[in-house]
Amino acid sequence: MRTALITGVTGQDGSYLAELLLAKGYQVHGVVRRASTFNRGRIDHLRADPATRDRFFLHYGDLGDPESLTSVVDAVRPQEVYNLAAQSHVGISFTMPTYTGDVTAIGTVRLLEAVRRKVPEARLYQASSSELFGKAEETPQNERTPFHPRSPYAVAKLYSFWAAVNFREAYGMFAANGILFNHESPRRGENFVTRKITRAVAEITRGQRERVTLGNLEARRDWGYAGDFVDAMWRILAAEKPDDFVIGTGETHSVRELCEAAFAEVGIELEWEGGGGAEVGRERGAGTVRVAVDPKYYRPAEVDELQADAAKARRVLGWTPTVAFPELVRMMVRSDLAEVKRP
Ligand code: NAP
Ligand code: G4F
Repeated sequence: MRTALITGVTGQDGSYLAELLLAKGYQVHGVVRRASTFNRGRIDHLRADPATRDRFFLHYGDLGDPESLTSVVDAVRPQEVYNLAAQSHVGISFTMPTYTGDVTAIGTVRLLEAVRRKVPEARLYQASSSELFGKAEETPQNERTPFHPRSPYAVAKLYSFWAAVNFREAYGMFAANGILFNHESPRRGENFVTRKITRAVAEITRGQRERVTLGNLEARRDWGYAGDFVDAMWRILAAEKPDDFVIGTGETHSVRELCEAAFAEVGIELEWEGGGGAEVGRERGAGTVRVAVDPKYYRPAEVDELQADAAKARRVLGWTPTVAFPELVRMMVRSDLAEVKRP
């Protein structure tokens, strides 16, 4: 039985990855932070299911605390380590740049060091991000596209990217980066733009609110399905040699198109009116404002357009996405509709 350790197991990706590895017969250990309220809703089913609960273990630890990381790595002695933990919100990283750097950059080195000291033969996956491309010099972006980070989050992820490469080159460790483009799901945090919109669409449909207020409607992202992307993580660690891979669908859409697609799922067609911070999206026919813009959601520096060229992952790992944008939006709206009950 292979043994894997996942940091960030309570997050969107951590929960899907734990499911995938358990389904493959792994013993899975997750690192969880102490919180005053339980935040394990995404993994509770794995702890309850008789098919998985005897192979799924949680350990307290924190990327800010090197001793806890060293202890858990030493106790578990994993063959595979997936470093998914991070302060992962780009917008919030502008408000908390120092904290973001400590967790999302230095935290990675704390974990790399723990693995180097205790289980140097383990394979380590580092959750890198398409945010590294930032003000991208070319579209689509691949492994040779230069990096130009545009936020404290992206700067921290850049540090972690190179830390993983450095441990590979300096110590011969199997440390590999997945440069993942945006990936979403019904388990996405509610303050990322996809889920913010799909949740609002459900609440509007159920008569619980009137509109959603957003920031930049023009930003374009390559949005894929998280379930597909955790499969890429596993393939990256199963590869013959440690390497870095771009993972994304190859399709790009704007936040505006995302709004249109999500509202269309509940039969609402949007008509745009005005511009900039005064723009609104009205429901055709009724005239009710369903989308408003508030500049407070604008970021001090924006990433305008991301689109993946994942040819290397296709060629070397045999990875291809299975869920396209319309299906992803439908899945998320339907899930939120099922969760949001009529008052
Ligand atoms: P997420 O839902 O925000 O989950 C982040 C996880 O990190 C949570 O389990 C969180 O624990 C944990 N965490 C945060 N700070 C920690 C700390 N100091 N010590 C230990 N654990 C900590 O993120 P995600 O969407 O699953 O993304 C997973 C990783 O991939 C992140 O590193 C993210 O930056 C990166 N990434 C994500 C995407 C994407 O589109 N989703 C794309 C590229 C890269 P709590 O539950 O206790 O908060
Ligand atoms: O959903 P977002 O917050 O995701 P963002 O910034 O692209 O970051 C996500 O993907 C990265 C991979 O590229 C990950 F590394 C990172 O951890 C995270 O998972 O914002 C997407 C776009 C941005 O351009 C933002 O300015 O949507 C725009 N946006 C417009 N209105 C908004 C809003 N974003 C949020 N969160 N909230 C809004 O109201």
